[in-house]
This record gives sequence, C-alpha cells and structure tokens, in this order.
Amino acid sequence: RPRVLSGIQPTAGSFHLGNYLGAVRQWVALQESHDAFYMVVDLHAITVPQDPAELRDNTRLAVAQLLAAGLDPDRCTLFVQSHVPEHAQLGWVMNCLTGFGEASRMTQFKDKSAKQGADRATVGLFTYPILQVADILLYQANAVPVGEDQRQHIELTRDLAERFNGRFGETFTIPAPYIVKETAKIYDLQDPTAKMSKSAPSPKGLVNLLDEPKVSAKKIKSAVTDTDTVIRFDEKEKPGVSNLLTIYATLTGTAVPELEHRYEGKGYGALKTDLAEVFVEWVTPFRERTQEYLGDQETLDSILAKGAEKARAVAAETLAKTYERMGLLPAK
Ligand code: AQP
Repeated sequence: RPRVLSGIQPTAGSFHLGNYLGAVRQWVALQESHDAFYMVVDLHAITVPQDPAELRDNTRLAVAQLLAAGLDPDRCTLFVQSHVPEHAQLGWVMNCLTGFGEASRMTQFKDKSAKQGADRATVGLFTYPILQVADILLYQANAVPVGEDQRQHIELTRDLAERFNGRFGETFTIPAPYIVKETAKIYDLQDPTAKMSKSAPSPKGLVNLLDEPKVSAKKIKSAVTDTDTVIRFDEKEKPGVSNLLTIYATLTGTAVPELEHRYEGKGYGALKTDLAEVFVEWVTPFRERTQEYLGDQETLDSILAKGAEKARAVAAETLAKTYERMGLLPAK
C-alpha cells in the first residue's frame, strides 16, 4: 500500500473548519487505502511561545479530536511528533542541506513572522518547514494530504529529497502533495479572500469545531456574501457564497450544482440558515465524541504509546540509513 504522512498542530485547542475540511477529512478517507501515519506536531507548536500545561492539554485534545473525526488507531498510526526523536535528528540533517536563501523564500514564514514582528519570530519558526521535510521523508511517504497553504513546503521536501538522493544515492521516496481541489482552501467567513486561520485578526470568520454550536451557527449566519442575490458557485465574483457552498457540499456529500439548483430563487438568508443547521448537526456528535475520548486518558495514552512504537520502527530505519550514507560513524 502506498504510504501517506501528515500532521496537525495542537496549538489552538480546537481544530477549525479549515483544518477539518482541508486536511483531517482526507486523512480519515486515506486510512482505508493507504499505509497512513498521522501525528500531532508538538515540536512545530513550540516555534511560537506555549504555556506548558496548555500545550500538554492541547496535545491530548488534538488526539481526541482526530479520533472523534474518524481516525482509527487500528487502521492508521497515530502518534505525537516529540515521541519519535528521529524527527529532530533528521531535521538537523535537513537543515544542513538547505540553503539560507531557499529557506528565506518560504511564504508562510514571511506571513507568520510579519504578524509577530521580525524580532519576536524565532529561528525555530524560520526552520520549521525544514523540520516538516524531515517529518515526511522519515516515513518514505508517497503522498502528503494537506491544504493549499502547505504546497510550497511539499515542494521544498521534494527538492531536498532529490538533492540528498543525488549526492548520496537513492535514500528517500519523493513525496507528492495530496491536495483536494474543492477543499484545498476554506476561507474566512468575514473575509472570503483570506484563508480561514486561527491567527486571523478577528475570530468572527473562524469556525472552531469545539465552540458552542450556537456561536458557530451565528457566525455562519453572519457570513459576508455580496450585493447580488443569486446563489451560484463563482470563486472570483462571489467568493463568500462559493465558500459557503463548498462547506455545505462537503459536509452533506451533495454536489455543488445540485445545491445551486436547490437554492434557485432563494435568498442568501435561506442558504446560511440551512448551512448553520447542517453544521450544528454534524458538529454536535463530533464534540461529544471528543469529550468521550478526552475523558479516557488511559486509552488515549496507550494509543499514543503504540503509535509511537510503530512510527519509531520506520523512522529509526530511515535515520540510520541517512547517517550511514552521509558518512556519520556508526556508534558501536
Ligand atoms: N483554511 C484552510 N483551508 C484548508 N486547509 C487548511 N489547513 C489549515 N487551514 C486551512 C490545513 O490544516 C492542516 C493542519 O494545519 P496546521 O496544524 O499547520 O494548522 P495551521 O496551518 O497552523 O492552521 P492555521 O489556522 O492556518 O494557523 P496559522 O494561522 O498559524 O497558520 C494543514 O494541512 C493545513 O494545510
């Protein structure tokens, strides 16, 4: 079976609708057809300041949400990044292979450091795409299911894998991005030209899965649309309406043209009210399941222990091969 690898940060506590539709939903589907490795990337989370107790809680909460979303530890390998030390180890190797200018071209760093102020941004934030390269290459992943915002990092991963293979002989599988076009970028409900993001300037356009459903319903009903009245998918002319249609179509498994037909002659109000209802119906059991998983810490921790063991077996083999190829003297 082809292999997939992906990760999600435990930083915000709740996942948002962009994380779910852009990434996690695909993870659930791919565990049926692929040898799937999924992790909560706590080492990425510490590229910005974290409160230790919150980070611990949020890491468990992220795992609970992944299980609630449908990941099955019998069908995939689910683990926490810091439990597998090979990530940091291969990360260093990849740092030594990356050009400074090459790393400087990563647009996510530019965006995130601009938000934080250049002096406060850490070197870790700067090199985080390179740790991500190591995350992927350690598992010899064929595909990486992510949202559009990660495409550039997958390109970097391919470049570095090819560079290493060229210099030291075939070592790494060259991974391809697995980006589902329809849900590659879910937009902010208040600013439908910006990606829905936990670090948006205002929380009004951000739908957090663990928020009170009433709060999210209100946000959906207040989504920015346009001054036209026709419900039609047109990303350029009608980004707000198109975003709502994408969310609606994905959550219900209905095709967008069918929704356009269903809402012919109806106003935006009807679309928003119905979508709010669809979302609340979907999210209510998700929230309940998350709380159930969270309540059984013993099971959660044992899932993570098993996951880390399975992940380490693969990661250690790749790291050993990498060190050997580069001429690092094996420890006797
Ligand atoms: N709006 C989005 N649409 C589609 N996919 C998205 N992803 C994130 N936002 C969207 C995808 O979610 C996965 C996990 O991402 P992450 O843990 O790196 O979260 P993030 O990118 O840090 O989330 P945010 O909210 O976008 O945070 P900031 O504002 O800090 O950048 C990834 O596969 C990502 O593509």
